[in-house]
Order: sequence, then structure tokens, then C-alpha cells
Amino acid sequence: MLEKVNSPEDLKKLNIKEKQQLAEDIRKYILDIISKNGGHLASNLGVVELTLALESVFDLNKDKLIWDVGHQSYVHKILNGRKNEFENIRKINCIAGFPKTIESKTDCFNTGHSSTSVSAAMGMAKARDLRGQKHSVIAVIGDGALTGGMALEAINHIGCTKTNVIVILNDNEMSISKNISGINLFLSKLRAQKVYTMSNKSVKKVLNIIPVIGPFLVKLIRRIKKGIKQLIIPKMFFEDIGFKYLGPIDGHDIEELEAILVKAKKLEEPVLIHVLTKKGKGYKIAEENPDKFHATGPFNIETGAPKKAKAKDYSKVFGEKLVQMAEKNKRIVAITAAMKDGTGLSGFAKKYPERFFDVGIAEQHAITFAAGLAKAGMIPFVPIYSSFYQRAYDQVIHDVCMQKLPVIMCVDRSGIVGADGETHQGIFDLSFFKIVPNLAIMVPKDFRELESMMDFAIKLNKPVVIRYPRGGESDYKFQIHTNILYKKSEILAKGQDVTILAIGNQVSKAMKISQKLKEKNILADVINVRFFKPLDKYTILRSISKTRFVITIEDSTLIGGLGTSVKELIAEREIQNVTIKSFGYPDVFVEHGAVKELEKMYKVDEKSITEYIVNELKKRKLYK
Ligand SMILES: Cc1ncc(C[n+]2csc(CCOP(=O)(O)OP(=O)(O)O)c2C)c(N)n1
Repeated sequence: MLEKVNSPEDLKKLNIKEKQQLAEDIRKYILDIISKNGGHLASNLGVVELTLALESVFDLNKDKLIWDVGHQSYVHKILNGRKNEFENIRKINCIAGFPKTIESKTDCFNTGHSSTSVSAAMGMAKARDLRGQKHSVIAVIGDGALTGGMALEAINHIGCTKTNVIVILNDNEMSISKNISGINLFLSKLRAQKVYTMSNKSVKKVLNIIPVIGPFLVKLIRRIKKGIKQLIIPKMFFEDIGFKYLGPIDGHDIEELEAILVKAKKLEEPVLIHVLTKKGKGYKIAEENPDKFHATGPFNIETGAPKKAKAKDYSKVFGEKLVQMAEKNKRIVAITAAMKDGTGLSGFAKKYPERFFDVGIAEQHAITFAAGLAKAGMIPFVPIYSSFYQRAYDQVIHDVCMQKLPVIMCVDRSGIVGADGETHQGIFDLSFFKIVPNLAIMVPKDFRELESMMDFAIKLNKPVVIRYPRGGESDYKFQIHTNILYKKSEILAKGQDVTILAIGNQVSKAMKISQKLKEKNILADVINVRFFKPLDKYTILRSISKTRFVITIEDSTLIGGLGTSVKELIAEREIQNVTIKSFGYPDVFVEHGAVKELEKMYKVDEKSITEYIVNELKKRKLYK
């Protein structure tokens, strides 16, 4: 069936049986490709029927459909012009794993970070009304994303302004891990209604067969049902704040879905359709392990086993070290914003459940909650991915740093993360944290240094950022491990020809470059910066005064990064005759692709940097 369907127009011509067949074909296709490329599997398998129903009822040439987070938009992409391109999803220069307006008119709004869809939908709906247009605006949001403050702010606004928006709540009872929020407790009361609705449906069928009094009985029962509904659902929260609540409905029944969508389309008021789906639907291994298959690398379809064994990564090292530290120090607590596994906190959660807090997709709350804990004598560690720290910026400034509270903010997935692309690259944190007073920023060169920095952060007793990348350490093994001292960098190699300043996982690259240079009799000072803030001005200036040629390497945007800090230092001290070249990322949103490919593309790779140094020294005639 998938071979025959190339667009929503083709889909609209199918009967229900054919659509069900198409759903199966799409599932197989997604499973096949994601098992090879990696990507978000379980959420996409869960929305196949929902997407088919949406695309059957609405016309995305005029209606607007916004996918929250957007990790579940694969079926939509397949139906809207990217069926063949799907084979290369998430690869460099190919289609992205999230909605992209540049890929298709039917991707009407870019997403990637959670809980934005309802606000964007309301904006589009208000613009439609102000411009006198007529079309539907639909936001599809998961029960996990509904725990994010933004989504609740938008629902609040839509309800009181009576804006005509359709919100589809895709409730699979899962965020990445199990959804254990208060919102979930509330939704479980609504879910309980399902059994009641179902049994009523069958009763209706039977009663309608009875001549004359049958239809009368159906009407009577419907009225009673309304009364019972108010009784068994203690507070119809959505209705109370201004939404028409429809559901709950089986999210794998295309016919029922289409019927309810047609109904919603006609209503001129805020509508919330509560759709129940199964994460991983149709692939048993993912149904049983939806968290493992939320986002996955390539895997074997038969067994579900990853094709590449998972090597130790920074998040794991962080999590294990925190467990050890918490054993001795009872004041240590850990907070996650719905990323328990991703940030390496599963072990901590198991061992110290009373000191572990999963706040939901609520980065802002996570930080101010940590500030409260710190103010009252606890030592909070808060690992959040770099790109999601963007959400909590005001809280870091206003609640933590202004009050000098000792919150240890661990910036996971910093630098280039790869296939998730521009919404997830962690390239801004150094720049936006740099300008915050009272904040120390440490960046470890390897696992061992991460552990030392975690110990050191507690001793500092002030707001601290520790920043580390996605994945494991480099294959370069450092021989030198000096003690961490406040504001002190670490000299790893000595030379007089060039100063190489590097940060975090770029330090191993700097060491490899210095080895290559050594083969050409070029000797480099290699400095592991360690403290991005406050910078070790003394050591850096001493080296620059010697070599007058500085290279900085960072896995972040160049604006406001390490290179900028060093240039500011050189200008401030009015040091003359210095050549400085910074390697990092330019003023763009870095697209998706493998880390190595992107490094090459932006010339932040070993070869480009080595060539630059050699050529520059040739120009200066120091090296022939
Ligand atoms: C601001 C932000 N924090 C964290 C994430 C990571 N994240 C991606 S999907 C997801 C869970 C979403 O759950 P839900 O909305 O229920 O969708 P499902 O995958 O269950 O369909 C999380 C926490 C994110 N994308 N954005």
C-alpha cells in the first residue's frame, strides 16, 4: 500500500481497510530504516494511525499542524513528500529528524524542544482570526510534553480567550521514562473513562436494534451518561478552563479518530482531544521497552540489541561518581528534568529515591527548586542537556547566581551532539553562561577530570557549571592529571612555537595536533583551560608572551567563546604582535550530521587545524 501512496491526496482516496494496511506498511518501513540509521522509534510507531487520521481529515496546504518536540513527525514526513528521502533521515545534507519548514510547506513550525506547540498554535490561530482567514490549527502534544510549563501557560491562555485551536493530547503514559507527574495522575482519572465509554458503545448498538423504544432508551442513557461523567471525573479540568474535552479515544482506531477529528474541525472553540496510544505500537520489543526505544542507535530488529555495544560515556561516569559521593555526603541531591536515563541518574534514583527528583520537562522549575534546596542546606546536582539549559537561563541568573547559591549545574551533551541537529547542538552554553556574575565554569578534559571537578565543585561552595559532551572520551590517553585548583589551567605540553588553548574534549584533539606538529619540529605549549571562567590569565598570558601565536579550540559558537575571551585578554593587556586564530562554530545554527563530518565541514578537525598552524608558521618563515 505504501508504494501506492505518495501524498495525503492518495491517502484520502483509501478505504478504512486500505488505511489499516498502509499503517502496517509504514510501521515496517520506519522500523527498517531506524534500525539502520538510529532515531526516535517508539514515539513514531505510536502515532501512525493518529497521523493517518489527521492527514485524512485536514488539508495541510491550508490547515496548520504542529508536532510538539517533533520527534514523532516521521509518518508525517513520509506522507508529505519525503518517502524516499526518509531512508537517509538524520544524515548530513539529508532530511532532519524533526519538523523543518525548509523541507516542506506542510511542516509549518520547527520544533525540537518540548512544550512549544500549543503556544505556536495559538499564535497562528490568532493571526488567522485577525487576518480573516479560515482554517484549522492543530497542536499534537504528548502527556510528557504537557508537564512543561510553557504548554500549561498556553492552554491557560487559549482557554480564557476562547481561541479556536485543536489540541491533541497524545497520551501514552510515557515521557522518555514513565510519566510520573501530577499531570499523569490527573490524566489517569480521565483514562478510566475509556472503559465506561466503550461499554456504552456496545449497549447503544444493541438498544438501537429494538424498534420504537430503542432510540428513546439511547437518548435517555446519553443523558444519564453526562451526569455520571461529572460524577466519576471529579474535576473536568480542561472543560473548567475553557476547552471542549473530547475523548478519551483509542489512538489506534483510524475510523474513530477520523470521526472525532471531523467533529472537532466543525467546532469554533478550543478543543482538546484526548487520544490514548501505545508507545512502540506494533514492535513488541519497543512496546515492552518504550524508554530504550524512545531514541535509539542502529539495532538488530529480531533481538532489539544495539548493533554497536554502548561504550562508557560522560553521563554514566557522572552518574556513578554521584552515587559514590552521595554515600558519604547525605546533603547531596540530584534533580532531572525528565532525563533520568540520558543524564546517567538511573543508579542514583534507585539507590537514593528520597534524594532523587524527576520534575518532568520543567527545566525552569528544576533550577529554582535546586536554588531552594541549596538555600536550605542541601547540595543539588542538576544535570540538564546544554540546549535545554537555554530554557532555565533566567533561573540560573536570578535564582542561583544572584544569591550565590551553591547549585552544581552539570551541562550534559555540550558541544556538537550530531544527528539530532540544530535544536539539540550544545554550542551556546559557554557564551550565555560566561556573562553571569558569581558563576564558575569548569570543563573537564576526560572522565577522570570530570570526577575531580565534581568533588571540587562541592568545596567551591558557590554556583558552578561543569560542562561535558555527549558520548565517551577520546582515544587519546592523557599522561598528566594535576590537581584541580581554582582558576588554574593545566599545562600538558611545552614549546615555543605556538600556544594551543583548548577546552574539554577538544584538549585531546590539541594533544594529537601537537604530536603531529612535533614530527615537523614544531613545538607547542598545550594548555587545558579547565576554568572557562574565571580564566587563568596568568598562565595564558605567559605562554602568549613567549610564542606570540595562539590557537584556541572549542566545541562551541565562536561568539562569546574561548577565543573571544582570549582576544579580550590580549586587548585588555595591550599585548602587541600576536597572531590569534580561533577554531569553533560560526554564527549559524549547526545542522544535523555525524560529529566528525560536522567538525570537518566547519574546519574544527585535527587536519584543518594542523594545516593552518603549519602554513601560518611557514608564512612567518619559522618553519620551512
Ligand atoms: C525542553 C526539553 N526538555 C527535554 C527534552 C527531551 N525530550 C524529548 S522527547 C521527551 C519526552 C516527551 O514525552 P511525550 O511528550 O509524552 O512524547 P512521547 O515521546 O511519549 O510521544 C523529552 C523529555 C526536550 N525535547 N525538550
